[in-house]
Formats: sequence, C-alpha cells, structure tokens
Amino acid sequence: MNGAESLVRTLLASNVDVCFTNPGTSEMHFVAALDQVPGMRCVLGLFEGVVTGAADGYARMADRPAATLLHLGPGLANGLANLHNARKARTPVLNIVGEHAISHRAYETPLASDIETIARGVSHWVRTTADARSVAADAAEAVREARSGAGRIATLILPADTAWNEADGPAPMHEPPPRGRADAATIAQAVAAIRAGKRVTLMLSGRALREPCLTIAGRIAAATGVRLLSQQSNARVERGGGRVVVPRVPYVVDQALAALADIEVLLLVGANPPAAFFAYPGKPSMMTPPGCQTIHVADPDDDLEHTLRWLADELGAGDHAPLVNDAARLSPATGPLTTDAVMQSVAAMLPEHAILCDESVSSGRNLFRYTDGSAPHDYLQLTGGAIGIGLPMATGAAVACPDRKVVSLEGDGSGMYTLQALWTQAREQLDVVTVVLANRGYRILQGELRDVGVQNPGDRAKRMLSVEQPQLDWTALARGMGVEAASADTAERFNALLAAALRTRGPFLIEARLP
Ligand SMILES: Cc1ncc(C[n+]2csc(CCOP(=O)(O)OP(=O)(O)O)c2C)c(N)n1
Repeated sequence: MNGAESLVRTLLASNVDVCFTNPGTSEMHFVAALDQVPGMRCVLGLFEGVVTGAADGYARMADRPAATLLHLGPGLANGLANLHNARKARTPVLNIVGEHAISHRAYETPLASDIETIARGVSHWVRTTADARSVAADAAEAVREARSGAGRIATLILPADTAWNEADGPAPMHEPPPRGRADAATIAQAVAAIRAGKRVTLMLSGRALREPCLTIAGRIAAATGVRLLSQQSNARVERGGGRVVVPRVPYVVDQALAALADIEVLLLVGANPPAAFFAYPGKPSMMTPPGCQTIHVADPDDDLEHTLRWLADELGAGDHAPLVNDAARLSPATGPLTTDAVMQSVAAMLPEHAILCDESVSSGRNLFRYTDGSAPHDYLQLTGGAIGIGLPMATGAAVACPDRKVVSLEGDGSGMYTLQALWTQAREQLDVVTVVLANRGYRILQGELRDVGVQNPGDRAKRMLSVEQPQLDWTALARGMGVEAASADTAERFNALLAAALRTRGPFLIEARLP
C-alpha cells in the first residue's frame, strides 16, 4: 500500500467519506487512490472557493468533517476566504494540500511556495508530513483536530512522494478530547444575576441554537423572564414555526444599540460579545450599553447542552413551556417583485425540513420576520463576512442531506464570486433551488458609503458599487453550467417558478429581477 491509499483508508476509518476536490499533478496519486478504495464520495469544484465553501456547508449539516483536496499553495490560497468563513462558523474541515516531493523542494519552481504560512492564517492545526509511513498517523490526527471542540480547520500538507512511496497501512480513528464545561462559580454568578431580578439576556450561538439546547434555553426564559438573543451571524440555527423564539442581534448599528439598550447582565453561552460588524465614525464598537455586566458562561467549544441544563436545573426551569413561533403560514406575495415579496413567498412556500442558505446580503434584512412562522427548517448563513460562500455552502449542504430541499438565497454580487458551484450542483444533480436577488448593484455598500459619512459620492465611487453595464444574465450563466433557470419580475411569476422548482428534484435557478 502506498501513502495515498493509506490516506484514503485512514479517512474512511475516521468517518470522513466525502472529499471536495480540485487537484493537480502533485495530488495525482491521491486521485488514483480514490478508485482503489471504495467508499469515498468525491465532488469536483471548478474553483477552490467552491471546494472549501462546500466543505463548510457539508459539515454544518453532517456534523462531521469533509476533506478538501487542494493543489499546493495557490490552490489553498484560492480557497482561503471560505476557510475563513468556516473558521468563524467553527466548522470542522480537513484540508489535504499537495506539495512538491521533498527532494524537489530544493529547487525554485513555478508552484513552489510557503504552504504552511498560507495555511496558518485560517487553520488551527497545520502539519507537513515527513514521509509516506507517517501519512496515516498524521491524517488520523488531523481528523481528530478538525473534530475537536465545536470544530476546527486542520490542514495536512502532503509532499507528492509521501503519496507514492510505500506505507504501512491505515491508522484507526482517534476520538477528540471531551468538550470543556462551564464552572460552578460562573454558573452561580449567572444564577445570582437572574435571581436578583436584573434585566438579563442569554445570548446563544453554536450548538445552543439547535435542539435540545433551544428548548432548554426556552424553558429558562419562560421560567425566569430572561430574554433570549442570538449572535448576528451563526453557522446553523433551527428556526420556523413551533421552534423557540430567538431574535438575533441586528446588523445595523443603531438597531443593534436599540435592541440591546436595556440589558443589565449579558450571559454568553457559545456566543461572542456583540461587537458591531464594522466601526463607524462616532459610533461605539460594542453594542451593549455602558455598565452592562458580561458573563462568559460557556465558550463556543464547550458542551453547551450541559451548560444550559445546569442553568435550567439551578433555576428550577423544569418543564416550563418555552415561547415558540406560531406556525402561522403566510400567503405568497402578489404584485411587483420586491425584496420583501421574495422573502414572503420563500417563507410561505418553504418545505418542511428545508435547508435555507442565506447570502442575500441587504435583500434579506427582513428575512427572519417572514420565516419565523415558516415550516421548521435549518438556517445557514455567512459567518465570516467574506462573500462568495452562498452557492458553495448550498452545494455542500445538499451533498450532506440528499433527502432535504436546499433553498439558497443569493445576492447577485456575492453570487459572482463562486458561481462555478452551479456546475457542481448540475453534475451531482443536487436538490438546490437558487434564488438570485438581482438588484444589479452592491446595494449594501451604497448604504455603507453613507453610514461611514461620505456625503454626495461622485460618479466614480457610484460606479464601483454598481453591477451594470454590462448587465449579468443569470439564466444564461446558469444554463451555461447545466442548471435550468428562469427569471421573474412579478411575484406571481416568481411563485409559479418556485412552486415548480420545489416540486422537482435537482438544481434550478430563479433570477428574481428586483427594482
Ligand atoms: C470577500 C469579500 N470581498 C468583498 C466584500 C465587500 N462586500 C460586502 S457586500 C458586497 C456586495 C454584495 O453584493 P450583493 O451580493 O449583490 O448584495 P447587495 O449588496 O446587493 O444586497 C461586497 C463587495 C466582502 N464582504 N467579502
């Protein structure tokens, strides 16, 4: 057995059986090994940002890492932005990056680069394997690292000769260390604040936004009057009718300040303190009011279910019924196709257990208001602010959950970063409906320009924030990659297209032509 085969067998033994790839010459032995060992599903992405974003979407839904296979430093570098997003989402990802054979690294060649340095900015763990016999043990350790805590980015760099030289055989799976736990003193402090009748908000993220944590948090809120809130960006939230009501911190600073204005004590369970996305002249960075006491009850890597159960026990929250969203289904919108009309129709028609991927940027500001009462679904969003994850994330989620419909809301600006994901959706016949919010501009940045204090921007500035001249034709782009598509400029037409796309299996793209 060579090192490449020992890698594939080790990954399978560690329960990693999906690999998103974009390989080159240095990875050829790994590519060949995929056929020698049955069981690894390989999905080709035509750009590394698709590969890494799909690995993120996959693991958010599968709760286990996929591997990526990337071509040396430049291949990894092309995938960095979505690895950054995955890191912020605390998604487990295992990157396998090919490197020149060890003897070849002495020479200055076109693809020679410092891969470890490129990897370090987004990886929690980086290793270059020394020889073929070390591949299996290093790979098992890399998977263990990826599965540690809430999820980490592990990057294993494999020189080409570690693939073709003789190896000993696969390594067994290593279990990650147990999750950390909240300590008694902090729990006591949190309980005391609540008992003292202070205005307490329990801010959740990570696993705390999924069952059973949501129900436990909802019981605490019902029993004590504590308010629930989620981070502005979260990797995965279980939402919709019948699910516990958890508003999120608004993106817009003034709205966030107003929403958090009366908090006396903020309890963080898997969440970061609520800092604004950006700094703005004359506005604070932290959204909590002055004097607010912030208690870090549990870190994102901790066992959040244990923390919430402990709090609930101490507070006698027992089986208090949590406040849940009404399952009041809306009707699809009618009339002109506006952003709100799209959100309303999607909310009304979203099928049960759909996966809603959101990179709608400014168009989706009111999405939660509409989808609160939608059929129960999983909501995935951009977590690291680096646009270009939506289409890949939807692709990966669909690979992870072939029996669930994926609905992907995509800004037309963001969509252009990684539109090759549509080709992968077509090739793998993934069940994804993409809705492109075609407003022909970087609409959010037009507002940001105003908010940072630029009055009366000139034509050059305006032109940098417009995506017109030429106009993008999303139906042609999608069809060019094998995805059927149609456009809508009325709500009725949009509803008809969405209904048809939801009835049919396979990828479909709707270009929502917005004013
Ligand atoms: C990797 C990366 N590059 C650039 C940006 C800056 N940026 C933020 S939003 C945006 C435009 C988004 O356009 P679109 O998806 O059409 O959404 P809209 O603004 O129209 O709502 C840009 C370029 C970013 N966030 N990430």
